[in-house]
Formats: sequence, structure tokens, C-alpha cells
Amino acid sequence: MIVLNKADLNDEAEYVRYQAEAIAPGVDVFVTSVKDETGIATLSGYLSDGKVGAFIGPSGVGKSTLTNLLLKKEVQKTNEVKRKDKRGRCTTTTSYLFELESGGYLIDSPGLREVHAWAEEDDLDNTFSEIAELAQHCKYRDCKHEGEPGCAVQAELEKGFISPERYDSYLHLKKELAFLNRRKAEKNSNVERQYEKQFSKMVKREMSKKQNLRNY
Ligand SMILES: Nc1nc2c(ncn2[C@@H]2O[C@H](COP(=O)(O)OP(=O)(O)OP(=O)(O)O)[C@@H](O)[C@H]2O)c(=O)[nH]1
Ligand SMILES: [Mg+2]
Ligand SMILES: [Zn+2]
Repeated sequence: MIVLNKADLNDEAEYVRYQAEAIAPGVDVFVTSVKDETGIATLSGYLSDGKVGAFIGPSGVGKSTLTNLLLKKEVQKTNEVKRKDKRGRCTTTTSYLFELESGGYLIDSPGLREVHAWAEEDDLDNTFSEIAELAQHCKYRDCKHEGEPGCAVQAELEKGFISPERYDSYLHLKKELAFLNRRKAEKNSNVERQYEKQFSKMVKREMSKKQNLRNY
């Protein structure tokens, strides 16, 4: 789910909600404000008995302020955002889990500088199912949908059936997953190398033990 907080500071909060829904179909989007309690009841209804929610987002967006409001207690420290660069101050430094009156749970966590995807190719296709479907009609099987001739995705994009924002999110996530997979492969080969080293050490050790026995 997506929470768009500080709606009191934006006259076009509903338009921002529409934009968020357009790039993330099927994801619940909430517009909230701690100042005038817009959307708070709906948000709190989401965290019913046994459900666990966690706030993830940049520093200063109001994760701890929302936590305090949902818990009806000042359990978390909050801090004003610096005027100059509009960045938060990384007030929360550890993740905390709180029990809500409803029987649900809420985790408040430190602000994130960036979020990395942790997903598989299948997740990409599931999230962008309409693009995955179209991709089957591209002329080339390994079409990257970035300007190749006969690309069905580009064709729909030009006709306006896929929004440019959604197309950009797709490419962005795809690139991030490719990066992730490269890193995973590198890590695995490092682990393999380590095993090899350990194994050859062990063999040497055993050999020298044998050698020593023979010398006796
Ligand atoms: N106007 C307005 N200000 C808000 C709202 N929610 C939070 N704030 C203010 O935003 C500032 C930052 O809020 P925090 O709750 O500390 O932000 P955070 O996301 O927990 O930040 P980190 O702990 O640094 O990750 C505080 O001064 C809050 O009072 C809101 O809905 N409207
Ligand atoms: Mg905080
Ligand atoms: Zn294509």
C-alpha cells in the first residue's frame, strides 16, 4: 500500500493519489494528514487484528508522527524537517514494533535513503502483467521494448494505452532487477571461491596429518 501523508500541505492531494494509482494498479493508496486527521480512520482500519504494517519511506515524511497518532500515544520522537533542503533529520534510528488497540501491529522504522527491489523476473511480469502480455507479440523474442522494430509495447505506448509513467516504472524496475541479479551472481561466485579455499585448506591439513603419522 502507498500512504501519501501531509495532504494538508498539498492542494492537489487527490490528483497525486490518482497519479500513484495510475503507476501502481491494484495497490491501495491512502491520502492522510496528521494535522487534520484526514484518512487516519481508514488507515487504522487497515491494520486490523493480527495484521502487521510497517512504514517505509524517506526521512521526514511523518512515519513516526503517524505511528503516534495511530497508537494514540507519544511513543516515538519526531522532528521538524530542515527548511533549506526539505530533508528529514533521520530522527528514528531503530525499527520498533508496537501493538495497536485493534490487535494489529505497526512497525516504525528509520527513514530510507533509497529502496532496492528484491524480486525475481516473475514478480516483474506479475506487477506489469499488461506489458508482459504485450511482450509476447513483439517481433523479437528478446525485445527490450526500447525502440526495436515491431515492438508491441512501444506501439501501445504510442497509442496512449500504456502511460509513459507506467512504462518508465517498468523499465526502471527491470534495470534494477538486472543489476540485482548481477550482484547475486557475483556474490555466489565469491561464496564458491571461499568454499574452494576452505576445501583445499582442509585437504592440505589432512595430508600433513597423514604425513606426520607416517613420520612417526
Ligand atoms: N503538515 C504536516 N506535517 C506533518 C504531517 N505528518 C508529519 N508532519 C511533520 O513532519 C515532520 C517529520 O515527521 P516525523 O514523524 O519525524 O518523520 P519520520 O518519517 O518519522 O522521519 P524519520 O524518523 O527521520 O525517518 C514533523 O515535524 C511532523 O510534525 C502531516 O500530515 N502534515
Ligand atoms: Mg521517525
Ligand atoms: Zn517489445
